[in-house]
This record gives sequence, C-alpha cells and structure tokens, in this order.
Amino acid sequence: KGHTSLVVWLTGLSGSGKSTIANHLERLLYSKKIHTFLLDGDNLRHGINKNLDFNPRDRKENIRRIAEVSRLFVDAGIVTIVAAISPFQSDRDMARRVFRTGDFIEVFVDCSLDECENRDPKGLYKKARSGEIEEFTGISQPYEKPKKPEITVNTEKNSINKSVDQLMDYLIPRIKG
Ligand code: GGZ
Repeated sequence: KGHTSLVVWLTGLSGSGKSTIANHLERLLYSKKIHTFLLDGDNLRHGINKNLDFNPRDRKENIRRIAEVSRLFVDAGIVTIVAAISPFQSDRDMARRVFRTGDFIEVFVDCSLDECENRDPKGLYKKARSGEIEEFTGISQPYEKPKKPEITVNTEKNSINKSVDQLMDYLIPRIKG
C-alpha cells in the first residue's frame, strides 16, 4: 500500500533547468500513480516568501521555510519536489537535517554559468551584468556546487528527457515498496 515519500531537492543556477526538470518529473511520477507536489522557489517568493530578498540571510530563511513546508508534505505521504537555487551548502545541509535519513534527495542540476547566461530565458543575467539586479547568483553572489549530492544531472550535455530518466531510475526503487 502507498509508497515511501521523500523530497527531491533540485539545486542549480538560474536557468539551469530546475523548473523544467521538476515539471517533467511530476508528469512521469503521476503516470506511475505517485502523488507529487512541486514547490518552486521562484513562485513561493510571490507568496509565503514575499518578504524575503536575495541577501544570504534571506536566502537562508527562504530555504528554511521551503524545507519546513516540504517536510509537512512528506509527512502527508507526498513525493515533494523542490526547485530552488539554494546556492549555499550550509543552507542545503540545514534543509537536509529537517528530514529523516534517506528522505532528502539532493539533486545537482549541473549547467555551466556560460550556458545559463547564454540561455538567459528571463533576461536576468543581462540585468545582473549591467548592475540592474544586485546579488545575482553566479554573477555577484556565489553558487556553491553540492559536495555530496545524491545525484547529478547535466542539462548542458544531456537532454531534459535524459536527465529526467536518470532521476527516475534513481527515485523509483526508493519510492516503491
Ligand atoms: C538569484 C534571482 C535573483 C537574484 C531574482 N539571484 O531563474 P528564475 O529567476 O526564474 O528563478 C530565480 C529565482 C530564485 O529564487 P530562489 O528562491 O530559487 O533562490 S534561492 O534558493 O537562492 O533563495 C530567478 C529569480 O528568483 N531571481 N533575483 N538576485 N535569482
């Protein structure tokens, strides 16, 4: 009956493909009758995280809230997908500690800054370069690559479908049963 719930925590630069992967992943899990919920950092910043900025302190609070809300969903038995830049290792480690061992799957959505900047789907990198946006991850603030992610997918070398397949192969044995 049912399945093990966990959180799939996607971390990576703006434009690396976190939201795209999250959406594809949701669709595939749904087709296997697995209940999911997606928490997207960018969307949450219009709601519960409206009062937060992008300085390191506010990013930390952003991640803390997302982790705590995710925990509620995981406790409700839902496979929860988080898409948030979450640039600091210490904040991701804090998020991990909110969960039971094995319930936190850190996924590094790997894509070079050059490629993300070339994609620039929202024109944010351009604004960051010109100084119109301050404290932008990769430009005027760091992105700390995960030290020990459960899984890395590379959206620069591989298609979205390939990355999502890799994720599914990792997740399915850990969800079923
Ligand atoms: C990083 C920023 C910034 C700055 C606005 N730095 O790629 P997007 O546009 O659609 O999603 C990004 C989103 C980042 O929110 P997160 O909650 O994921 O960030 S964190 O985990 O670091 O707290 C980006 C947009 O907001 N955005 N200004 N200065 N991204």
